[in-house]
Amino acid sequence: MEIRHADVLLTRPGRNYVLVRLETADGLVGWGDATLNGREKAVEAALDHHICPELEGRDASRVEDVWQYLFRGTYWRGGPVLNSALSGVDMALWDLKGKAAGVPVHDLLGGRTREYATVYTHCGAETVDDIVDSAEAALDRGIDHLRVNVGDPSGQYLNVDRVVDGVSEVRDRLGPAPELIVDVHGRASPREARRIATGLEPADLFFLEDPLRPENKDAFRELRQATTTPLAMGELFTNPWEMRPLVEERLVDFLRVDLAHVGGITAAKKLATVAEHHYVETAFHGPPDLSPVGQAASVHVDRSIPNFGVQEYTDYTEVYGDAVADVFQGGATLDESVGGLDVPDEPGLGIEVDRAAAREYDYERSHLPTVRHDDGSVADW
Ligand code: KDG
Ligand code: MG
Repeated sequence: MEIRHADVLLTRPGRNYVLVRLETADGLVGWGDATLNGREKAVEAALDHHICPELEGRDASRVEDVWQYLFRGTYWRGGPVLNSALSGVDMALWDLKGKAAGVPVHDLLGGRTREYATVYTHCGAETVDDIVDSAEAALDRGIDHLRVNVGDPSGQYLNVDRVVDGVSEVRDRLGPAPELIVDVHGRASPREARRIATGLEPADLFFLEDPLRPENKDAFRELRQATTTPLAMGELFTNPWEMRPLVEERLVDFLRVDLAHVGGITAAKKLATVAEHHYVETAFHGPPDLSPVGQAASVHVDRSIPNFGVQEYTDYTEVYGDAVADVFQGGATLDESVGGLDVPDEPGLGIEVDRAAAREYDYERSHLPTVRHDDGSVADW
């Protein structure tokens, strides 16, 4: 299965996506997601100049070997740009492997462990009334895991009392049944994170996400000891080894890596296995800046592991209208009767990209909002 062409495609059907396309000498095409929100051109350049030319002529069936070559064999490893590029290549290789074998990727990963991947959706808003309205709409669609950020996403900077009071009120109004999630986005200091986590113990969260920034994972030890609120982290990991202390010491309950940044299907499957040994569950990142190819790849892994927790869900049609469906055909679909995602039983990832349609949606420069504290100093987005 020789790789004849390797290219990168940048398209914006509502939002910028970086896609890797591998074509084999016998005409099979594999797709992968290498999107890095706000830094898409950097990944495109890494693929275009450095990685794609080195893939041509390689054996596409040697997924692990290509992964090791791109991670270790090129000396510079990890980081958001190189690891997103590697992630896209890895997904495209698994897509090809499935297509060559005539089986869906989850079959190659060990086969189905569940019938669907339970999802959570975003119900964040500025006011509790709006959060409750959005939560009720989600519950009507069969989704009972709800992210209920108060002031989400770019409203007032973190205000501990507002988060604790607002989420507690949401819990009172929704009752005990729905699972509630809060994403702090690494905005809290250890002192603030402690107040949020302990203040929300009565609200019985499913998890508190990214309570602290990722640079110093040791800080999680202190938070872990201070609270019974379950903790989650991982969307910023761009080197699979970053999760070690969190998982090995069980400092988190959920590993939230993003398949387009952490090293694709190969890395996610291995990390899930290590997490399994420490009773840590998965909650893979699935925001709108992960393309439908990345979403499908995530669901293939979700479907093949024993320690799946929940899958973050983006409904692309709801967010971007028909544009995304113009470019991507197939992929994961929500079964509203169970609030879970499934992927088609097609060979490979079960999603195709219409290149002609993709080229109609031109890249536009964009990046995450800049957030500053009241005194003007830089804050975490
Ligand atoms: O690119 C950044 C987004 O992916 C991030 O803001 C989304 O935190 C996020 C989440 O949990 O979906
Ligand atoms: Mg998050």
